[in-house]
Order: sequence, then C-alpha cells, then structure tokens
Amino acid sequence: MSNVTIRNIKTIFTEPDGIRLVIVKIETSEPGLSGVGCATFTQRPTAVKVAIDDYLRPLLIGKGVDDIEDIWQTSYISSYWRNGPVLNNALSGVDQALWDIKGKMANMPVYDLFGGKAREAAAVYVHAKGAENAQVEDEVRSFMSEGFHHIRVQIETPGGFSTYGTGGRGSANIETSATRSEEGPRWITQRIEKRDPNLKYAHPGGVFEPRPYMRSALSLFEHLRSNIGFDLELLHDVHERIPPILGVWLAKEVEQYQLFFLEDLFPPEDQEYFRMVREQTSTPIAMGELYNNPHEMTPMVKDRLLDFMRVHISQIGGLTPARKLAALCEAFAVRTAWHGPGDTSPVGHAANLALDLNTSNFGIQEYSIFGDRTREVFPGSPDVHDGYMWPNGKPGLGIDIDEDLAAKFPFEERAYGGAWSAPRRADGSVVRP
Ligand code: GCO
Ligand code: MG
Repeated sequence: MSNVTIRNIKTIFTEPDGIRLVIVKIETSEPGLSGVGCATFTQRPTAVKVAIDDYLRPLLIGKGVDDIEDIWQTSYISSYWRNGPVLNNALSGVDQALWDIKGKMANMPVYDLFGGKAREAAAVYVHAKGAENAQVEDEVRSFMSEGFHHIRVQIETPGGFSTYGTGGRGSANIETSATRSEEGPRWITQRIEKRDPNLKYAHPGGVFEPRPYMRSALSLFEHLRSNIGFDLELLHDVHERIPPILGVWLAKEVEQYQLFFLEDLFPPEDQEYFRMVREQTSTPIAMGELYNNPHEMTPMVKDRLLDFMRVHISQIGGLTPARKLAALCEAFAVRTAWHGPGDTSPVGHAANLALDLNTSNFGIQEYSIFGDRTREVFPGSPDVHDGYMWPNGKPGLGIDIDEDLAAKFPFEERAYGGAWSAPRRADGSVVRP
C-alpha cells in the first residue's frame, strides 16, 4: 500500500486534427508521477468536463491512488443515477489515468498488470470508402500493400443520399425535391437544413433510404470479392439505419461474401431482432459501440447473439469495467473488437491496446489513422504497421500528452455544439444515425 494520493485532476480539451478530444490528467503527491486517461465524448465534451471538474474532482482529491476499484465504485454511484454517457466518460478518464499511474509505480505496462501478453501485437482494421466500387477497391488495394488484412468498406449510395462512413455529399447539395435521385421514393422532405459553409458539422444529415443503400453495399461486396477474392477480411458498418426486418434479410444476403463481421445491424433498442438473425444466418455479428449500460450487453453475450463486442471503452467507464466485460465475453466465446474511431483519442487507443494484448478472446481492433499533429500532441501514440498495433513496452499506458502543444489546438466552433445532425427518410422522418 503506497501513500501516493491524488493531488489534482485536470480536464484537457484539444482538437489537433478536426476531432474534439477530451483527456484527463491526474497529478499525484509524488513529484513527476501523473497519469492520463481518455474521456472523449466528442458530441458532448463540455458536459464531460463539468462532470469531472464539479463532481469527480472534489470527490477524489486527496484519495490514495492504489484502490482503483473502490474509486471506480464510489464515483459510479456518486450521481445515484448512473450508466449514462457523460458520467461514464468522465469516470473513464479518471480510471484509465489511475491504471496508467499504477503501471508507472509498478514500472510495467498496464497489460502486464493485467497478466501479460496473450499475443505480440493486436491486429487492426482500417477504413476504406468511396463513391464508386472501383474507388473503394483502390483504397482497399493500397491498404493491402501496406500489410493490412482486415478492411472496413463503406460506399456512398448513388444519387446524393447520405451514407455513413463515406464523408459523402449528404444534404449539402439538397435544394428541393426536384434534386431527388433516380432511386427510391420521391423526396418530399423540407426538413433538410441548408448548411453554413463557415460552420463545422458533426454529421452530414441528409436523406437516407434503406433499399438504395443496401443495393449499393451488396454491389460493393460482389465487386470486391470478384476483383480481389476471399483472401482478405472485409468488414461493414450498417450503422443501425435500416428497418430491422430488412436487417435480417441483409444479414442473409451478405453471407455469400464471408464478411469478417457485419456491424450495428440494429440499434440497441431493437436488438431482440438478433434472435431472428441467429436463427437464419451465420454472418458474424458485431455490436456495442452505443452501449453505456451493462443491462444492454449482458443479454446479448449470455444468449450468444453477437460474435464481436464493439463497446467504446470510455462510454462504459474505462478499463475497470471493460476488463470485466472482456472476461464475461470470454465465457461465451464472444470476441472483443473495441471501438476505435477518430473520436477515440490516442490515449483511448493505448487503453484498448492494453486489453487487446492481454485478452485471450481478442478478435480485432478498430484503428482510425491518427493525424500527424495528433501524434505530436500525444507522444507514445501506439505504433501501427503491417496490419498490427504494437506496444512500446513503456510503463503504464506508454503514452502522454504535451499540454502546451494541446493548448495550441482549441476546439473549433460547430453547429449545434457539434450535435449529430439527423439523417432523414425521403418523407422527412428521422433516421437513427
Ligand atoms: C465506427 C463508428 C463511428 C461512430 C462515431 C460516432 O464504427 O467507427 O460507427 O464512426 O459513428 O464514433 O461519433
Ligand atoms: Mg460503428
């Protein structure tokens, strides 16, 4: 038992490459001993800062750093109501920073604290996208030439539809229903707002129609399998946008393309539909990035309704709960595939990696290529090459933040505070993101 205590808890905002990141830094009573953690909820960063500064900080200042479990449980119930995205991210920042400190005090990487490496490095998947099948094929081939073997593929739905994961045109060019695409129903919605070119938006919004999207996705898989073959793992994210029964159909249709996994076929609210998918197809299912609450996860795991757990570790409160979730998943042969998009900071990726290296039921790690400035702000950012994320062997999480440099990249102004702008059906009704 050390007598090292928490002297200060700082919440740091930085946006080096266009994505708002939230980092917690814990400074201790031991000079020079500090830890960092990811609390990035990029759609609500200021709310997370308030949860840390006004609630967790006064609760934890002066506490010993050793008993992470007690600090986690104390913080978890401190708001009485719990399992929400804001407090969970705040808690995650503190939790990851305490594991970082414990690793430094033990002079070993966090994965060694967890019981050591089950593998040398973590296989990752990267994102290929485009407006045409051939364009996606080019991106896939360039990633393959760099050694990546697992590639997520997303294609823009022709006709100006909004499509997830392509950074596509979406609503920017929607004037009136006259501009409708050739496909799908007539666009009657007037609810697509014109976008202010001087403002940043978290998400394009726009018009989404299930059938045109599904046709373009299936045509992409057919194209890639015919042109590149089956010696490549393909992944795809439906992003929970289609009516559930169509999801059941899609899961069957894609079986012939042997995807590594099909992600977010349904929103958490409709996850009972996975029972139908299980009864009718063996397409590997990935789910979980939208989970905050154990009640959402446990039934899916115990009934083996998914194959890959895609939780965003900071959205459930950090490494302490994620380790337990990984163990629960192991008992039911569910593999981990922790969420790792651009709105997971490099600290969050280092935390993902600590678990990926130690967990026997590791499946794959999502990787969103860090920008150069982001790498500079976060010395020790995990190294990725030959299709794997590699540990640097340093104590703790092996990463830090350059606070002076981070301060040079303050958050940029965004429409609606950076809220996710809703895609809509042609009739104007809201589509889940
Ligand atoms: C993914 C996700 C992300 C989310 C984003 C939300 O699979 O990587 O779907 O792209 O949409 O993290 O902020
Ligand atoms: Mg996703």
